[in-house]
Amino acid sequence: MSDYDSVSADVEHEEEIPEDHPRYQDLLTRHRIEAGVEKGITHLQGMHAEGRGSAFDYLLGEETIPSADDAERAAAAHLLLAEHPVLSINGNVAALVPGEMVALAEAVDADLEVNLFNRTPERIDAIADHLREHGAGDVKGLEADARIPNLEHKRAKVDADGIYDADVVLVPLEDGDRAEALDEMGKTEIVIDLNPLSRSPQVADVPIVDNIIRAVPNMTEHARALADSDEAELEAIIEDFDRERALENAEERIRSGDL
Ligand code: PTJ
Repeated sequence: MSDYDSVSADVEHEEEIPEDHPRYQDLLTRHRIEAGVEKGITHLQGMHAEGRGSAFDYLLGEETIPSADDAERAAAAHLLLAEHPVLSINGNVAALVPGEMVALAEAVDADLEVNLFNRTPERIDAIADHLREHGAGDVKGLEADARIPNLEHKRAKVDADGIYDADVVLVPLEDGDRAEALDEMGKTEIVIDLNPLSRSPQVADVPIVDNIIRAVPNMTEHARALADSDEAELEAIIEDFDRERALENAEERIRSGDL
């Protein structure tokens, strides 16, 4: 057995995963999801979701393809132009990119809102605490005093001054029903999802087919680079972005990628 073969099973801290391991990013992701489940942040179903994502990432070549980079730039432009941008956080997002979501929220002046598919008060509190440990100030989603229309009970709960009021929402790793319901509310929806055929990216104004681990820091970099752009420049970036082409390019890469 090589040193690499022995890495995955018993890692207690992510620092123990060697950065030169050929599957480093995948091992890191798996470890973070597992740690998230142990901390009460991530739902067990989050492991299934991660497994699906990981398979698509493998087929994409585990890199940000050019059309995903374009989508991340367009998403940054939308968030910068928004009146009230909100970044939605579920159990997988909190486990994988807590500090990175806080940094993006700061770069585009957005609210962070915990919004769960499998909602319990314990998980909401654990995720809000986890985000605060990673530098978040105000975390929304605890009040849940409004509802997304046309969606069954708990999954519909949002803050009236958060997602309900937002004009632009980032919903990473989202379930299709809720992505559709948010779309029906007329919000500009940015979705991060490694499966281009999933309903969430299919309904998104900006579908980002990329691993959230790469996508969020890249969006923050774009947002910082665009911070001094005027409205016309940001609008031109949005206008140039073609959502259909982005979805087609991702599917094409998955079907014909050179592995
Ligand atoms: O924390 P909760 O209770 O809100 O539950 C969160 C999950 C993710 C369990 C829930 O929203 C769910 O069941 O989602 P789905 O329907 O499994 O969809 C998740 C999507 O995210 C799938 O299409 C995956 O391919 C994709 N995905 C998984 N991991 C990643 C990813 N996309 C980008 N980056 C990833 N790391």
